[in-house]
Amino acid sequence: MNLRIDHYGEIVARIKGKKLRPVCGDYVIAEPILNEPEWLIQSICHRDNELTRPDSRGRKEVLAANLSCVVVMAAAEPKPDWFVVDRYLAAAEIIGAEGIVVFNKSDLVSATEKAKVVLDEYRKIGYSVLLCSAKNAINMELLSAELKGKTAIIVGQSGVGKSSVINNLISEAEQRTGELSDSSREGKHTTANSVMLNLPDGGAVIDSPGVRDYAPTIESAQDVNRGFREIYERSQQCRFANCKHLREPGCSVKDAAAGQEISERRYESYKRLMSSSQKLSDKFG
Ligand SMILES: Nc1nc2c(ncn2[C@@H]2O[C@H](COP(=O)(O)OP(=O)(O)OP(=O)(O)O)[C@@H](O)[C@H]2O)c(=O)[nH]1
Ligand SMILES: [Mg+2]
Ligand SMILES: [Zn+2]
Repeated sequence: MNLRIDHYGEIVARIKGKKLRPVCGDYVIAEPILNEPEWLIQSICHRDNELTRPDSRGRKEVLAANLSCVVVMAAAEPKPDWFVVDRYLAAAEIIGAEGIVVFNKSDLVSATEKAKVVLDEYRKIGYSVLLCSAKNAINMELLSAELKGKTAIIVGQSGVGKSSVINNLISEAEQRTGELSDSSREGKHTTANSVMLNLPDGGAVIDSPGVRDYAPTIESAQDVNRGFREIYERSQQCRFANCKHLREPGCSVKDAAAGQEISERRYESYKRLMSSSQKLSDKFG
């Protein structure tokens, strides 16, 4: 029998067994427990995709599942780490979710001006880029329209304002936010667990804990190649079909980066990620 009852209200549920690890975005099979208010999660349904990152011990941790959109947030402060942005965008490409770049704290004008060169690079290769300020409620309705109907996760460095933006998008949301450290101007890892909240116009958004250094588990050279859309596109013109765009002759990607048709900064990110994926595959064969 193939029974499927979709439950749209909120329930409190326990998880059956220790091995079952549902994450935000999962669909689960759950049953009410006789004479108890709680439900029991029996199993997790097939995941269309999952966004993963290594935990503190280097093991793969699933952040969320069944995503249609990954919002990669940077901000005027802490100082943007664009390599983090590139890695999340690559992860989004690989899992088949739409990547969007959101730059928060646009009220801090001079740092925002400085970031515009890089933000334009993302625009040029077809990403939606949105500047906003959770503090001054600037462009929140634009972001809201962008996320409508989607299952989105907001990711990015600690302290960029992920939780502040979510509190702004959803009036009932009460996500805790935290000041940056006075000395380093880094975030203090305020959000500890991912939380999924419904958006007022349909769809849902997941608040996630910020990271100091995110290294998605991109294990194969092919995946790294696919993760950078402008490089992937250009690779059709390389002499060798399996060109890794490192030292191969006739590499069109390398030429494009030298001629500034492809951003050199993005190409550097690509090479860094390629070399770490090669180390991974050397290690695990
Ligand atoms: N100036 C300015 N400050 C902001 C803005 N949005 C958030 N902040 C501040 O930035 C700090 C960090 O915000 P959070 O929302 O906690 O950041 P987060 O990304 O959720 O951080 P983690 O949970 O640690 O990953 C807080 O002090 C916020 O008040 C903004 O648009 N402008
Ligand atoms: Mg937070
Ligand atoms: Zn090449």
